[in-house]
Amino acid sequence: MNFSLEGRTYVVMGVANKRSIAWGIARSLHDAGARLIFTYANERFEKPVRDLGDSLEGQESLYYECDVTDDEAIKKTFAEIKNDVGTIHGLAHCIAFANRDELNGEYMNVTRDGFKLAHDISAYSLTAVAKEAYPLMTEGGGIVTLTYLGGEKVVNNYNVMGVAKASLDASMRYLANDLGKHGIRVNAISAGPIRTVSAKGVGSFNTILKEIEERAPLRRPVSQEEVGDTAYYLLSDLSRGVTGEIIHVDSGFNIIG
Ligand code: KAL
Repeated sequence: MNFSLEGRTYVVMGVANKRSIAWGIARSLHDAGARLIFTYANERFEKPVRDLGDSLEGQESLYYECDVTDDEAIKKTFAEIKNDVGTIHGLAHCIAFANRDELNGEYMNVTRDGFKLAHDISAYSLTAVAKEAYPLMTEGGGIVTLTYLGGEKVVNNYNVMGVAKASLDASMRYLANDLGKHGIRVNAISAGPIRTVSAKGVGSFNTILKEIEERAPLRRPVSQEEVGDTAYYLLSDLSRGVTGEIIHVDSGFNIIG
């Protein structure tokens, strides 16, 4: 069995900057020999994503704009990818959003619009993207998404994002069932807290990190690289019998009561 990703092409969605988990995933896939395609939400992210992608040695990355709230935009992106590269072997979905002012205080203060927005971008987008991406996975493939413990248990301030992650987790399982017959596996990584742009400006983030250092079995936070290597495992043939699974890359924190 060959676990190199040479000759394979993967789409990475959701790089914002060098701290992004998506960037950790891109580097692990690159190190394993994969060709990379990056998508970014709008022109604001184009330059940072291109600069990062172009810094990967020996990689001729491709870049596409893809606004996941727009079905036509998703269709267009994957039609362009099909036209430019043909077959892809997998995709990493690293996209989430909720209104900042609904990520603190009591969950029940969430508005109908805020609830819809968080679910649209953070949960529905996986299904919308999978639907357009799977026809390009003509040799089988893998889809990985990023989830968080706040979708399984109540985590203070995570609020509507927790509800959206629960929906994302369930979507991942239903997609795994739909796509298994095409040789496509769908899994999620539940990462421990990492200081990314998503965590920026969140008061409770330091408290959560401190709790990891004190109570998680490994007594330390996880890194983008560790999540990246698990994505490599899930997108390679190493995990060929695994689908519909959530793997916690969280120093073991989720097992502690
Ligand atoms: C309990 C934790 C502390 C943090 C609480 C909430 C975190 C929610 C994540 C959510 C995706 C963040 C946002 O949507 C931020 C957004 O309102 C403003 N930011 C932006 O618009 C920037 C510019 C763009 C690039 O960011 C996004 N996301 O679009 C959870 C911690 C411990 C773990 C985390 C951070 C989990 C997670 O889901 O990211």
